[in-house]
Parts: sequence; structure tokens; C-alpha cells
Amino acid sequence: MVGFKWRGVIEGFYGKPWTLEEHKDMFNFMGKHNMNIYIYAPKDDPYHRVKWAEPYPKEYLSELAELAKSALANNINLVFAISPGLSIDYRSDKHFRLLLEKCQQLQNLGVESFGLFFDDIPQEQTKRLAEFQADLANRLNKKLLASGSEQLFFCPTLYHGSGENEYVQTLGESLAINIAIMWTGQDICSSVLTTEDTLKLSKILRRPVLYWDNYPVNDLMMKPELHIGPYINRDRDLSNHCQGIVANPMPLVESSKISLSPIAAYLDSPTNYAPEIAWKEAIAEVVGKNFSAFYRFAQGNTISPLQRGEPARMQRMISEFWQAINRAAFMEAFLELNTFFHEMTDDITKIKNSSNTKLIREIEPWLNEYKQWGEIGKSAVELILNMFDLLLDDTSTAAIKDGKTAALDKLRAELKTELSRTIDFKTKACGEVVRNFVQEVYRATGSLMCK
Ligand code: LTM
Repeated sequence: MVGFKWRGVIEGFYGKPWTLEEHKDMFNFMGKHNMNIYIYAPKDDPYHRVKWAEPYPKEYLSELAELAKSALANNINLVFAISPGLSIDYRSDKHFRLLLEKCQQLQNLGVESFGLFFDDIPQEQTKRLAEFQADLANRLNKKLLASGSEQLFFCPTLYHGSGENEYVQTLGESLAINIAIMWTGQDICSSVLTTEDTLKLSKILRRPVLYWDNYPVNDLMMKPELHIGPYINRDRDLSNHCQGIVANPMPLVESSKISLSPIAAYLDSPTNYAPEIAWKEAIAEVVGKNFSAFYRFAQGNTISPLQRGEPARMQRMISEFWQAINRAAFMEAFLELNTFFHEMTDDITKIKNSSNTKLIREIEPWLNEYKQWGEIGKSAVELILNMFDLLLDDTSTAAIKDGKTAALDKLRAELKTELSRTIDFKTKACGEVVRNFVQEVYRATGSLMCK
């Protein structure tokens, strides 16, 4: 079995498009990782979507030409996508001419392949819509191929699910066979991509599908999450049944490399792909020194559409603590958990000293949140320790015990303040693991003090 035909990236997110420097750096990275396709489709480039009918203004042109040059230098097929769906009249000759002129403007700058995208537009997905879109795409395809273009890529208005639907079936029947059709999987952000689904879908599309994999993208409602976990749950023999995968990254270009490197490894050699190893290699490559600290931080940031469960290492740590606390060896459990929370805060200090300053700038809000959870965790451990000290105290005078109770009240009040501040967090690090733990500590100590 060989790797995938198309292995790459689609800049298809909502948010600030990457800069020219970021593109060039990413193309170098992709080239090094044997990726061969990059699709330009940032939702917030006005000339890609809202102002699709307007040519790029003069001041953009030299940058776009450099983009094309840099892609070529790294053996990457640059696909320039246009999303006219918000305002195009499918049957208008004028609109067709404007679309073609836009593509020709880009062809003149060295762009060889194009995308015609109709995702995220408020239109009913009927047979009629499919016929209009296919007719437009076929006409554009013909013209572009005749003027030397390589290929047209098409993203439908319905782009996820099983494909068992009149709109998708009509597209499959009507779109010229050399047009690639993109699909995000069973869901918009799919946790799995299976061979079984791929075979069924490709039959409906009448060609092998090209996956638009919405990972590690973290736009819109996913913005609080930092998607730097391992790339998992893509079937190993998918390369035999689809045209490839293009991954939609985060607007955070440097952080995205932590996922894109494993994605490249999978696409290059799916049978040899080992998710955990590829993930560790990516962290070592992107972060450099302080690997262990960053690896633990990344383990606290695994929540994404690929893995909705709580970060496993943290969850395990807390579960083991609750089990151990009821046994005679509870002191050991306290120490271990205390060390764990101290390590969290120490790790952030180490990570912030990393040489990859761009990465650190991008992820600073998550680093800060993670550190705060470490601090809150420490406070919670101190509270339980004090609680145990009081509960197991058979010898002190009533006055000393009153003093301990007052100290406990104070610790609880401080923990409550710390916890209530977390409501304003704008990021989501550590899932809910530390919050749940701290809340449980607060509740249990409150209940014990009621006696
Ligand atoms: O996935 C597609 C085809 N379209 C949009 C993307 O632009 C967006 O980045 C992702 C993730 O939010 N979801 C979409 O539906």
C-alpha cells in the first residue's frame, strides 16, 4: 500500500488569514514533511468569499505571486479557491465572466489549480442547486483546463454525512469526472474517517473523494480549545480509496505544526503510522528543548473533535487520588497530587523559556490557564490536608482546634474565590478535570465542617 495521492493543508478556517511570511514558513515545513498540496481558502479573506467578483487589488499581487513561487519551490501544488456562493447567480453570464477573470488574474501570477467552494452558504440543498453548481463548475473547468490549469477542486454545500441525498447524488452524476469533490466525513469535524464510509461515499460521488479534514482547526465555537493532540482514528487503508486528505489548521500557524507533522506522517505512510510516536516527534521538532514539560502540557490539551473525553493522564491522576485517599496510605496520595500540581506550574515556567517564541506567543492564554489550574489544584490539596489534620486531631485543646477550623474556613473562602474567577477563562485547558476535582474538594470539606 502506498501513501495518499494528495497530502496537505487547506487554509479554510474563519479567522485572520496567515501572512505571507507564515505561508512561506509553512510551505517549507510542508515540503520537509512530504506534503504536496496547499489549498488557499481562508473564509476571512474578503476577495476569497464576500468580494469574490472583484479582482485582487494591485497591492496584493506581488504577495500572491510570491506565495505561488514559494509553493512551487517546495513542490507544493497551490490551489486557489474562490467561494462565490453568497451572491453568485449561477446562470448569469456576467458572473461567469467575473469568476473566470478572477481565476485568470491568479493564473497570471503562477497559480495552476483552482477551487470552487460552496460551503457555508444559506441555500437549500436540492437537485436543482446541484445542477446549477455542477453546470457552473463544468464550464469553469473546461475554460481553465484549456488555458493550462491543472485541476479544479469542488466543495459542495452539503459536505458531510453519508452522501445519500439527491443533492449529492446529482453532483456525483453531473460534475465532470476530473473535478475533485471534497468532503469532511460523517460530521463537519469528524472523529473518525473509515474505509467503509469512504467506499459508500465515493460510489455516490462516482470518484474517490478528497477529504477536507477539519483538524486541528479551532475556529468559531472551538476557539477556546487548543488542538495540539495526536492525530487518530483515520483508517490505515484509506489511501486506497480516496484521493487524499487536506487538513484544516488553526489560525495559530506555529501551533498547528504539532498536529500537521503527525498528519503528514500518516499521509506519507499510513501502515507504519504510530500516533503517539509521531505526536512526540512533532512536539520535539516544534518545541525543541523542554520536551517533557511541553508533552505533559499537551497531554492536558487533548480535547478536540477527535477526542471529546477529558485529558486522560489528568483524569487518571485524580481518580487514583480519590481511590487512595480512603486507604491508609493517603499521605502518599496527597504528596503525589501535590507534586503533580507543582509540576504543572513549573512546566509552564520552563515552556515559557522555550526558544520557539512564536509558538509561546500563540499559546500564551492556554499556558496561563494551565498554570492557574495548577495553582488552584495546589490550594485544593492544601485545604484537604488541613481538613485531615483537624479530623485526625485527637489531642489538641478546643482552642487550638478552633484555630484550625478558622484557618480551614479561610482556605475554603480563598478556594471559592479562585474557582469563581475561572468562570471568566476564555480558553479551555485541562478540560474539566481540575475544576471538577476542586469543586469536589470544596463540597466535601464544606460538608465535613457542618458536623
Ligand atoms: O468544513 C467546511 C467545508 N467548511 C467550514 C470551515 O470553513 C470551518 O473552518 C470548519 C470548522 O469550523 N467548518 C466548516 O463548516
